[in-house]
Amino acid sequence: MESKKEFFLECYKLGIIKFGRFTLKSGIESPFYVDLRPLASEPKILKHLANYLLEMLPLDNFDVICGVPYAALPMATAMSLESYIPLIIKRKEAKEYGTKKLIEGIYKSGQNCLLVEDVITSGKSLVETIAEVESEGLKVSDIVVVLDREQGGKQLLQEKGYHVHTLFSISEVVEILKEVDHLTEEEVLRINEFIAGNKIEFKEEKRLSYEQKLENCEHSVGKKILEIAIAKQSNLIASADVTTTKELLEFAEQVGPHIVALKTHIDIISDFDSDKTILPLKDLATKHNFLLMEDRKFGDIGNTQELQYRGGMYKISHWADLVTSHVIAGYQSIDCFMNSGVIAILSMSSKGALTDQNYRAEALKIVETHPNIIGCVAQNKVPANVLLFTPGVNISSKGDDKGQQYNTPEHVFKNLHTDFVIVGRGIYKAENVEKSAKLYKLESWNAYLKSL
Ligand code: S5P
Repeated sequence: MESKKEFFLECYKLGIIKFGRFTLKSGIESPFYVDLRPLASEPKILKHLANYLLEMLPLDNFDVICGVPYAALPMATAMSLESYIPLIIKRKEAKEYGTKKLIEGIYKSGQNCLLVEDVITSGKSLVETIAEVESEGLKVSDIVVVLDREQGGKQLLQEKGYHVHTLFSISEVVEILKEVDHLTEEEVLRINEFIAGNKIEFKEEKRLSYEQKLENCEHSVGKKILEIAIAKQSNLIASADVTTTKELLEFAEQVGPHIVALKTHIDIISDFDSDKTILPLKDLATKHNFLLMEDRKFGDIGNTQELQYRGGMYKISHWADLVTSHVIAGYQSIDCFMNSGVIAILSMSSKGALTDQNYRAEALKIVETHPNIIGCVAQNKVPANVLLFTPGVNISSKGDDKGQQYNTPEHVFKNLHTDFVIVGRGIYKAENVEKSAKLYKLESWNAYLKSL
């Protein structure tokens, strides 16, 4: 292969760096613009590039190789072909349907994954990609980058303990271009000044703690659930999907000390009786300091919902601290829930749910503005000021045969910044219900602490 300098000049001919005045996404004016995508259009150059990158790396360390989408995908593919290290593909967004997989290809949890990136600036896309790759159980120790814009990203990742290997840095290529008279002294000076003065500090989005959320929370029931979480060091909601009063009360007694709320589907209780079911349940809620959350998932016009909420045989408004409701009927349909905090359903955990991005964005507007709503049920990240409740949590199962899909507590706290997990079968189907509640409480609390 030619020298690194000659190789760079070959690449440069493809127009990968332009000099002038460019306004970047951040609004800053930059004297250069980098786009390495043309490299993939020259197979010989791409192949050489792959080999230059591979030469810098301790190749025995890696089980799989993955490019940061999209620009680095051909680079990672070429490196895989040259080294026989198997390739995996990370999606930019998890599929909304089907397998919901974030990473495609064959890999096992615990394997070490080499990450490939075309250009590193602030390090933001790498930090996000690393989190996603690690959430699939893979380990990341090394990152290889074609060009470092020298704006802080490399240092950030090194401080986090990753080995960052870069083939070229912007000051190095500016030096090469000066040597071959592509840039004047003056231009070089201007570029170097820009580099020196433009470290882009990338602030990682931090989740808020329960204490911080409590300060911002206006609804009394929202406050209450946060206070209980802090007092009991628990963020666990147990879903009591049992069908008799006896089972319900026994379950509440066993899990009560470990939960912030007990979630009911009161209409599946076959022997429901206001005195025999609700009164003792309320006593247990007081005794063990948890809230009652009726998972009614209202979804009608306001007038009908009001009748369903206040009347019928269940009289939900008399006893439920929290109710779940769709917001499909619009903002005003939520006005009727005056006695309970509302948890709005933004997206559902089951395969093929129709709660797509568009729906969620519209629903979120209602969540953020309706005074009766304290938070939402979702499988996605929501703004930090909204309380997020996530069902579809199970430590030992990936799903059921009716479309339910599960994530682990670790996954939802780390990736979604969830506030409360909702666990049904993981607890009520366990051989030892209380032991299982304790386990979910501990795992979820630790996952929360880790996500801070
Ligand atoms: O999207 C959702 C919303 C809810 S509230 N997915 C869900 O599974 N739920 C509820 O959470 C569901 O109705 C059930 O009561 C519980 C999950 O139970 P599991 O046995 O699958 O953990």
